[in-house]
Amino acid sequence: MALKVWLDDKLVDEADAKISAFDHGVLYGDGVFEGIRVYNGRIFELEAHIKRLYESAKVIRLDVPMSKSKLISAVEKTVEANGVIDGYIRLVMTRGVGTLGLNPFICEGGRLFIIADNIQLYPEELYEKGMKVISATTVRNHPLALPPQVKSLNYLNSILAKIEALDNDVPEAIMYNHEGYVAEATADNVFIVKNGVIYTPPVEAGALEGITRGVVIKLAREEKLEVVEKNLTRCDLYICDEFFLTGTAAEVIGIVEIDGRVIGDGKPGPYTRLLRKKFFRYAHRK
Ligand code: PXG
Repeated sequence: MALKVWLDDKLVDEADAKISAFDHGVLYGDGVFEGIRVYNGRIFELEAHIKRLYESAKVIRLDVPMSKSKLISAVEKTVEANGVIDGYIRLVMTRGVGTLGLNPFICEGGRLFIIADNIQLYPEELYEKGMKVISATTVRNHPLALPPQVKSLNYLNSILAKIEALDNDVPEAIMYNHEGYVAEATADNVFIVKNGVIYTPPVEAGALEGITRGVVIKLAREEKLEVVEKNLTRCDLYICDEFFLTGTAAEVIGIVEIDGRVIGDGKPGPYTRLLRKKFFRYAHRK
């Protein structure tokens, strides 16, 4: 069935959801986006995603053409029009049509589109057995060059690392910052467990402040587990007891091998399994 896509101020048929080749989102990756899940008909952490979109847009001097409440209602209408109960929303704002030059201020203004569809997930087996990753040689964007808080339409830094992962027959790569500390995976945040304490890199290390990361930290603390934000080295990953990633698409997924080093006993550990279960319950709550 053809989808209905929200374009600027209304729902249109998928075939009519088009933007110009002169849109600076296409020409320069000048724009911002959010990826959001729908579980049991509930849009997951919608307000947090909308807040992050507005913040991304503010940093790049892009005016969101509607209020937060109107935008929330547009997302809800798109989900409803497509009958999405468990799925995925992609909310995108581009700079709009401009000239063949960088100047963003002569663009016609931001364009907004919202897609609500099904999502391609990792197979269930990968959650049970855990995933292998590699360390990327591609260094994460310097946080003072491209602030990680901006979820921009230019993902080439992540894509270069993803290519390294796929060339090595693993689905994900861990990215390190310019100082060699762990930043994040290509589209997920990093967590490890060592001696009963959960560690995750601070966002200043060059990580996006993931919505899933925030929820998992909250759920862990509710369980009275200690969570510490701390710079992590490659070696910390090699010798940890447990390792997992969090993100909108992956949720909580255990990592069982990195660069040929097996983590723990080679299976997702008890903290990872507990947090995945708690996350599932939270996402599917009535
Ligand atoms: N780091 C980066 C660079 C990301 O792009 C995350 C961390 C996790 O953040 P959230 O808020 O999702 O917990 C992301 C999220 C996709 C896709 O289609 C990617 C993301 C989100 C949704 C879909 O690959 N990135």
